[in-house]
This record gives sequence, C-alpha cells and structure tokens, in this order.
Amino acid sequence: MGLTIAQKIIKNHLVSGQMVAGEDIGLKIDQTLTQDATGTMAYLEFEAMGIDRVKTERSVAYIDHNTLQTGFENADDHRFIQSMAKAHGIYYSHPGNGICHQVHLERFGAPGKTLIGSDSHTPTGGGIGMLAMGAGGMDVAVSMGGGAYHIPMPKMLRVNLSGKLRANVSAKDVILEVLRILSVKGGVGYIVEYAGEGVKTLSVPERATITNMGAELGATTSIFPSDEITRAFLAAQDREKDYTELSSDPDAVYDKEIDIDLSQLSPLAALPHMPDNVKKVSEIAGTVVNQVLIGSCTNSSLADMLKVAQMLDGKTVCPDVSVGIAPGSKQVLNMLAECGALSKIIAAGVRVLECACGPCIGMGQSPCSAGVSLRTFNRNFLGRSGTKDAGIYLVSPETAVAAALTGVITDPTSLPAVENPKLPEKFLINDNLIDPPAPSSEGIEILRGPNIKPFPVSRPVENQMTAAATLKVGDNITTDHIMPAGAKILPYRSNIPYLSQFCFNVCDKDFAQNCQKYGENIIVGGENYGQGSSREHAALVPLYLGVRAVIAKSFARIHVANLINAGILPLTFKNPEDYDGISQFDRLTLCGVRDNIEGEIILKNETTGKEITLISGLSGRSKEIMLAGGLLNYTKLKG
Ligand code: MIC
Ligand code: SF4
Repeated sequence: MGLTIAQKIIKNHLVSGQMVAGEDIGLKIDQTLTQDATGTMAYLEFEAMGIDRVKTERSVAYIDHNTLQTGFENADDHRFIQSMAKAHGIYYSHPGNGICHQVHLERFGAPGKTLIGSDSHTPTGGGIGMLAMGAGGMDVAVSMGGGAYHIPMPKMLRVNLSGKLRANVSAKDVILEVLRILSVKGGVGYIVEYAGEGVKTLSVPERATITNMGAELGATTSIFPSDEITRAFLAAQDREKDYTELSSDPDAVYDKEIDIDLSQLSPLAALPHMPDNVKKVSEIAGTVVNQVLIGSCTNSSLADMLKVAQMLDGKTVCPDVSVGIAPGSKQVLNMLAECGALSKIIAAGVRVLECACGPCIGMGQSPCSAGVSLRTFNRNFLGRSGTKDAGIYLVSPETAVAAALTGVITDPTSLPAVENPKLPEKFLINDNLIDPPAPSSEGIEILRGPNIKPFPVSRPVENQMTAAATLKVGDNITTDHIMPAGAKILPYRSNIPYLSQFCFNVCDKDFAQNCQKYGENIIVGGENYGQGSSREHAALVPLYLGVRAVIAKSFARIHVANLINAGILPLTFKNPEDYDGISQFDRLTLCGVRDNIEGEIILKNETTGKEITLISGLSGRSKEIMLAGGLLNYTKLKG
C-alpha cells in the first residue's frame, strides 16, 4: 500500500510504536524551535533535565512574543534565553528578527525533516513539506535532549485543490474555507495534506498561510508536497541544498477527503469569536470598522506585504480606522524598505509596528470599546485582543486593506485586481540577528532575573481522590480562556504564582479564589477542551492551583499532552450526557484511579449520590507518566 507524504516522513523518523491510527508513536525530532513566551519555561525544564547540549540537528530560540518590555521582566527573560541558547547549542534569534514561524521558514526549515516547536503554529513549516508540529515546552525540552516526541499516530485527511484563485481572493480564504467545512475540532486526530492540480498555483508563502492556520482545525499538522515551487523558494533563500522532492504515492490511502475548487472561492471572514465562524465577506459588507491590523505568522510574508503596498499606493487610509502593519521578519521589512513598498505603506497613513507577534497576542493595539477590528491573524478568541467586548474578524490582507481604505467591511473583489507579486530571485540574506551557539557551555553564566520563579511539580496520582468541581465550562474552551495572555499578563510567563490569579478570568473571575478555598480540585469541560495555543501554562497554572483532574467531553491534542506532562489526569465522559450530572462545587470522588488507569474509572458525585463512568484510557508511555506524577518525575525515575 502506498504512503501519504506525512506517513513517509513518519516512517523515516519512527523510533517506537506502529503506524496504526491512534497508537502511540515516538518520532525522532530533527529540529526544534521555541519562542520567548513558552521558551523560558521550556529552558528551565531543559535545565532541570541536566542535559548539557542539544542533540537535535538544529534548535532555535526566537524572541518574538514578549517584546513590549514595559518592565524588566521580559528583558530579563530574553537574557536568560540568550545565555541558555549560547551555552547549550541553540541558535538565538534576537527580538526584531521576526516571528519564529516566518523566520524558521525562511532560514531553517527543510522538506522531509521533523520539527517541533513550543508554539501551536509550528505547522507553518508544512508549507515547505516539513512535518512540523506544535508541542508543549516540556516535550520540546525532551526532544532537545534527544528524546522522541510522542503522539497518537494521526489519521490522514486529503484536501484536493483544483482550479486557481481569482484576483483578490487569497490563501487566507482557502484556509477559512477549510475551517468552514471542518470546524475548529474537525482536524483533531488528523494530518491534513494538500493535493491536486491547485497546489501548483500556490507559492510557498501561500502554502505556509494555509498550514499555519491549520492549527485552528485542531489537526496534528498540515503539509504540502515539496516540489519545484519549494525548490525555487529555498534557492532564493540560498538554501537549495535543503531541498528534497516529496509527494504522496498514487495509491496512498486517506481516511477522509474534501474538495475545494479554488476558482469558486470568494473572500471570507471568521466572525467573532471563533476561527470557524466563517461567512462570505460580501454577506457582512458595510459593517463599520474601527481598526485594521496586518501581520502575524499567518500573513506577514513579503508577498503579503507587497500586495498591501500595491493596494495602498497613492491612497490614504480612512481617518476613522486605525491601521497597523507588522512585517513578519527583518528580511521582509528590509526588502520592503529597499524596494520602496514601505514608503507607500507609510505614506498611506499606516502605523508600522515591530516585526513580532504584537497585537496578535494582545501585546498592544487593543481595539476601542465594542470596536470592530479586522485582522489578518489566525485567532479571534474572546478577550484575546485585550478588549473583551471588541469583535475580531479574521480576514485576508486584501480584505483588510479594502476595509482600511473604505472604513467599512468591503469585498476586495469589488476593487481593482491586485497582482500576485513574483518570488524574488534572491531574498535579502542577512542573519546578523541570529547568534550561533558557543562551542561549549564552559564559562558561560546563565543569567536569571528575579521574575523567574520555580515551576510546580505534581505528585503521583492516588488510587482514590475526593475533590470539588471548582469550575464547569462549555465547549471549545481555549487556552486563552484558561491562561490568558496580553500585555499585562504575558511578562509573567516565568512566574506561575503571579499568573495564577488570572487563570480562567474570562470565564469565572473567582476561579483562583475558589481553588484556594477548596484546595485540591477538579475542572469539568465540554468538547475540544484546551484548543488553541501550545502554552503549557494552561496546565502548569491549574496544577499550581491544586487541579488534579480535568473531566471533559473531549480534549485538544496539545493540551491533553500538556496535562499529562504536568501530572493532571485527563478524563472523558463515557456518555457525554453525564456532563449534565455534575454542577459547580459538587464534591466528586474518583475511585480506583491507579487500578483502572488504562480503562474506565467510576466517579461518585457525593453531592447528588449519582455514579458516572469516565474513560481514562491511558496506556504505554502516557500511563507511566501519569502514574509517576508528570513528565519530569517520569524522566527522573527513568534515570
Ligand atoms: C498563540 O498564538 O496563542 C501563541 C501565543 O503563539 C501560543 C503560544 C503561547 O501561548 O505562548 C501558541 O500558539 O502556542
Ligand atoms: Fe505569534 Fe500570533 Fe503567530 Fe501566536 S499566532 S505565534 S502570537 S503571530
């Protein structure tokens, strides 16, 4: 039987398990990346593992999230990461060099390789045929130390692309269409592969936009074939040597397929507050807009920025709209400056922001009260922008600029056609903001600031535990609900005790206080609990607050791995209706947890007297980690 692209890469990197959907597989990891908001914790964990030098082919530490530096905290964390990188064999990308995914695609990614990153948008690398996956910091730390990365073997989903995009319809509209079809949980358990004649019409940056936002499907990752277009991109980055051709076998078997005719697509938008709440732009045309932001790891390539400059050329943005732009990397910004496109953007009245995540993670540029903000980003979760009553719409750069010019949501296909910029023969290559590591750790001092506090470590799960349900939440709870980010909180990513007061604030302001009152406790959730970011803080902070188990209808992939790594027991309802059998503050007893960890566990609701059957279903390595009390304890036990 033939293999899909992803199956071929998995086969080449398989160190344990069998390639049977759902079974635990261990993969050798060639490359890792971290960013600063998750990186400080990942390097503290790496340090706790006592490994001197990374064992990967390439590991890179990026600084792109916490670049506001309103106090000493972020600057201290950057310095810590820089010293750790230098000492332990890791490349260090300075703040200002760009967003991790954009820079990694430009300078390091390679087809056929495996990459894990402590950021959920790591699948951006799938745009050049890499098996690139988001992971929790602790998993990245393990892989830096040479350990395998464990995932359940994914099923395969093929998206057949035919036709060619019309003018002013773009790659963002493709992924929004996929989200419309599949929903934010439609990709859970799958790798999404793009195939068909339409693939040849898409450039590498367009492919990367699609695989990047595939994270919003809940998919393990997304991937494109590696072909002549990939070769040309790598050659223009002076990295043709990294090219290998990759395609699926003609008789490869997919578990699910969907078809998209690119020529039939219209500009789309994801409406507040979910990336799959997709409508045609024409259906919401005329809505007054207060803010437009262009950038993020989804849409900040040179090609995107050149299209924006073309549309703005000689015009002025609407005076009632605040328009900002954040190019994805120093390479992009530099090239925009050299070709004069930046001047066109500035002249039109656009606010030029740093090459970083910035407003995408709520680091500045919060919209006005009840404001409407059109963003080329990938997430519009409630409160993420920093303004809880704002409405965030996710759109393409073309749709964003159309609104910036007119002041209202406007279908960009009603405007003059924008030419698709040609790939430059050579990108401007200047890696002076990437420091290679020192040859050895000798004599390198690790510089730690006072904001770095010890992280909580769990203890082995007991056979029976009784605890209160301090919180009951609904479906599609994101890690932004669990552990919000934003300018006020993000500086404390290395200070779990401080962060804990903000846990679940969007859902229940009293959550942290209730945890203190009740001591050890349990959270109850709906479908797709923990979707979104890879931040392990969404597990470590609840652990600090005494959470011992989360019972949900279903979990998102990275979050459930983070819970297990933190030593918090994830359980699902055998009958989803039993969700209704638990209310906030009920006292719950979990019986025979250790005995039945591979199967079903009985929950006694002491408040109502009812019994509910839960599924634990942990096996192999996950079971051992849970029994040991989390990944760090497990790693220590294993020696
Ligand atoms: C995000 O887009 O939510 C983030 C911020 O990049 C996160 C990582 C984090 O929380 O630090 C992600 O996507 O994993
Ligand atoms: Fe940064 Fe936003 Fe991309 Fe996350 S989604 S890595 S915050 S740009």
